[in-house]
Amino acid sequence: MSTIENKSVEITKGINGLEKVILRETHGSSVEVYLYGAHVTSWKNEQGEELLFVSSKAIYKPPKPIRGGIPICFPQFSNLGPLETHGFARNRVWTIEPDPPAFPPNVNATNRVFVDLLLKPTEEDLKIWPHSFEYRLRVTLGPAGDLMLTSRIRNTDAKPFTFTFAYHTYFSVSDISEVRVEGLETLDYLDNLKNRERSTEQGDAITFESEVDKIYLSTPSKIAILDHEKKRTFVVRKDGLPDAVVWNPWDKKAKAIADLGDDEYKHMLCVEAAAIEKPITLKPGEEWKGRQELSAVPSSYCSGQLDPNKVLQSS
Ligand code: TA6
Repeated sequence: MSTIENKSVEITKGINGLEKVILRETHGSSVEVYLYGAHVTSWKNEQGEELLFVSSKAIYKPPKPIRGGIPICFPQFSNLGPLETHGFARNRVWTIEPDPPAFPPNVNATNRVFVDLLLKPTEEDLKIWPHSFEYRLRVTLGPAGDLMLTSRIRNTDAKPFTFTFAYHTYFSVSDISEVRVEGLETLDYLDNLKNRERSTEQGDAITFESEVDKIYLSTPSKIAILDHEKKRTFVVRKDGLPDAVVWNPWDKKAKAIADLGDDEYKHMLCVEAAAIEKPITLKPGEEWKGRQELSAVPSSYCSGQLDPNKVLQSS
């Protein structure tokens, strides 16, 4: 954990007394992560504006996962296996790891604020998923307010295991009808609304006028989410995570989700860096790394215009 002395990392109690860690960057941006689920529930820019969506009906009480923010889907995405939906990592209590094994130098850069979290299976977990692992998550807030999540999952068992994975990020958007996603056009996807039938995306950017639940396959390492009304573009950069899920429940599904307000679907969009189509297999002793980096840039960044190509081409 970096720089506790100057209050850039604070461990405190959140809703219902659940422990959370607040990361603060000197220019004013911040991140909050609950140890329950290693769940990022807040990411604010230098102006203090919230960039993630969390439902006003979110339940901060185990075993219910928190609706919004960034749930971690591990070791199973959705219902693609025998476990509860999206696996169990999002509803276990993680611990803070003061001194994790070294990261490569580019990840462990100085003047970044970060916290390291650790999940190991309990005896009960081993009954439902009989594989020993160590899952290390570093949550980092960069100097420009970027939010990085780096997962390292190690097989500490005597036999191989296989998993699927997603950072189920809920972005806060002004109005879903005004949002478009760039970087996924012309790609193949599995449509969760049609028994995961495989199709190819046609046309330009992805826009939203009804329920969407698609797993885009072999996606580029950068995806942009353009919010016209907010004049804001989110950029998702990812590594080790070939797929990208795009989800909005729209009105009917939203009404059926108890911990989501009826109209809240208008203000959220999930774009999820994931490894789903080709599950990851780890042999004993092997480690997998999956990284997601989020930044939010004003549209003026692109000369006053929302020009996704410029966003996607920039480094
Ligand atoms: O990632 C999309 C998805 O798998 C959808 O099918 C949808 O149901 C959503 O996740 C939310 O799942 P949850 O278990 O959090 O209600």
